[in-house]
Amino acid sequence: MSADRLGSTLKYLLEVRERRGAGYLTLLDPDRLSLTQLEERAVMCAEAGADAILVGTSLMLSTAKNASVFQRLREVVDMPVISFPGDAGQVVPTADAIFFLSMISGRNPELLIGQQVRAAPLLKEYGVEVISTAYMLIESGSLTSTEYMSSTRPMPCDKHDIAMAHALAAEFLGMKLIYLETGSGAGVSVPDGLIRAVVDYITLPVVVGGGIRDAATAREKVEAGAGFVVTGTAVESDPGRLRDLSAAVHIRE
Ligand code: 1GP
Repeated sequence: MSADRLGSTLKYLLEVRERRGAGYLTLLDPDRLSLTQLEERAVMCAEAGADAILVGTSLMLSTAKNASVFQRLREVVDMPVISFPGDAGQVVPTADAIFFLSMISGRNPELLIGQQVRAAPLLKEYGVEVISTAYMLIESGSLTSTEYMSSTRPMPCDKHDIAMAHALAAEFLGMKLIYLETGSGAGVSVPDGLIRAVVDYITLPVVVGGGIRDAATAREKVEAGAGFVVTGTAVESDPGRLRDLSAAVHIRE
């Protein structure tokens, strides 16, 4: 998608949230599908009404493939293809933008600032739009890849004050988005009460992902105040649900 039509990706996302009530982002994992399957899924997401595609993974089994994924997806869909990296090794010049994540729910310095230091000069050289994002992993009751790979503990899902204070600190640090999630493939999604508490306490847009598989749950997250809803596993395992998910997230057309 051309930069002039889009303006910046963040502006586009905020405009989508305003116009449609919330934005629907679909996550594709380059480790799990072939290039052709990724293209097919991206087209299905676009046809179902998704607003942007995220590409990222916990492991990254092929760096060569990762760079071509962004190129190829940008050729087949007319919406932003955004990097959602597990670490600095996933930074590519071919993304429309990157969610520049700092995992503020944990206390692993590598994921708070270490990987960012490695990634920043590359992003400057590549000219990729950087969207500073505070990433908060919330407990789901089971061990997710995100928890294991990050060597961090998730935040308790019933301690709203702790989540609120983290999100406010991220806002004061100048971040642009809060990403609340239980981890890809989690058995449960971020509780609505926690989403509402965070949304009411800060002014930043809140992205919610992890464990969202059906339209009713997606709508609940929007009603709780999510500005953006992310689904990943559903795109892989049940792409027939994409239209319903998209319709549920978009409370206005
Ligand atoms: C991961 O929130 C996303 O960051 C997607 O999670 O795969 O559980 O939909 P799911």
